[in-house]
Amino acid sequence: MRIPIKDVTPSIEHAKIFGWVHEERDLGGLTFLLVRDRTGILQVTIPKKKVSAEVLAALKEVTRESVVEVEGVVKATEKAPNGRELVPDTLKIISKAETPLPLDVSEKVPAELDTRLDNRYLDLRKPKVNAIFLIRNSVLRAINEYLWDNKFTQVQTPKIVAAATEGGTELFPLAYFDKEAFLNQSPQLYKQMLMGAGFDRVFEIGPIFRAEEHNTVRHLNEATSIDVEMSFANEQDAMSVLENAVAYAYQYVKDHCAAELETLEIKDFKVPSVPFPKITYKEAIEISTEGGEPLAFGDDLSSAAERVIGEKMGTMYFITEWPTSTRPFYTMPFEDKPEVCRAFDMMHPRMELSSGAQRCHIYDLLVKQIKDKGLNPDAFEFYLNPFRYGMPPHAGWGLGAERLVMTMLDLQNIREGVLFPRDRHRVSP
Ligand code: AMO
Repeated sequence: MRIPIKDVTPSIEHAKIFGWVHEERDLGGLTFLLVRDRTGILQVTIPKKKVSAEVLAALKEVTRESVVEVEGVVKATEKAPNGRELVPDTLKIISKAETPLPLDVSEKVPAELDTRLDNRYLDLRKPKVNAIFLIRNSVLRAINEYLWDNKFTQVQTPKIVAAATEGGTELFPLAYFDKEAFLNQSPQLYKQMLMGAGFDRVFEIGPIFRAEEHNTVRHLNEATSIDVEMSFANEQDAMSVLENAVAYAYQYVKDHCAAELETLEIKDFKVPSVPFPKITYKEAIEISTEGGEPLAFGDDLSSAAERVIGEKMGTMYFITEWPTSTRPFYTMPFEDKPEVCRAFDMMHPRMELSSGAQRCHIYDLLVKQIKDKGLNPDAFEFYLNPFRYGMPPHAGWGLGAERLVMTMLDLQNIREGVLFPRDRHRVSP
């Protein structure tokens, strides 16, 4: 029976393992094969004079990254990683890797990110790269768990759509029979319609598509959005769910991913404490201006401004009370000061992770806001109808899964947290 490599300990006498040849070290009379599976690396020690002719023949043939089956005797030894080695009775090459390899999996020869992404299947074999995705898996599981536990219903909304949500310029058009269609840039309109459909609390974790022209370390053309919408709620309620979900994900990773954090050499993994501090947009632009990045009311925050404010805050925080002019039509303005609205951004000191708001649930005001943005309400009829027949007040947010993982693990480029990233220049692999 196959034994995962991490379970091969001196307490078992005999083991059969399957894995990839991570490294081969030939010392003349003695050869070490380091064999790797998803659970770890094991030293296979081959004293050439003491093993069978079949083992020697396989050893002669084997190349790095070949898949092998090794069966033999487990021995305790101080000299090998984790204090054990396997001396083979049999060594079989299951699938031989060609040479030379397009990429060094043992991480001794560093490669440019582009080369790594071109050969992603090999890159993903690296323990450090693999650890990112095990942690990403735990982050999404934790958020699922948190939202389920708090009575949110998980939904799937269409990705082929007829209308823009976040402003008309960043859509990928699609050939959809004889109709105009696009890839959805956000589940925004659908999650709101589900509030009108009586779902009360929904969440969705799914792809969003944005035809952003710029190539940055924090933008993708296909990203994963964690979307929440809740009824009979305002922006304060939405922020509370958001900060608690994020803190829960951090705690989950701390509790369940110690080995992966060690692989990534992250020693001081801190769970952010809730509640996150809140500053208004006005305060944010003051901090930015004082810090040498001057901003006026109505400006979007540049990434340089985000950095200045983030440095001052030093933790996760919210920016609230945004100028109404800077936010999409679906945002609820304050009644007594309509120039600002009930929108928020949740920020990591490095960058924005999430946007949200209390939504406008008042039909006439919503139609007006659509027109004010220069859009045609007729194009939004399917979305607007639920607002005519009983729409609860509601609020929600969208949280970028890749940015959450990127900042949690201090990755330099958002692409490192995506299996097969899509950007301005990359649609393959
Ligand atoms: P927004 O457009 O701010 O809001 O997106 C929400 C979050 O999604 C992530 N994100 C991206 N991540 C990587 N690459 C991209 N191109 C990209 N675009 C967005 C970010 C961002 O903070 N409908 C609203 C949400 C809402 O109000 O519920 C929306 O889409 O982390």
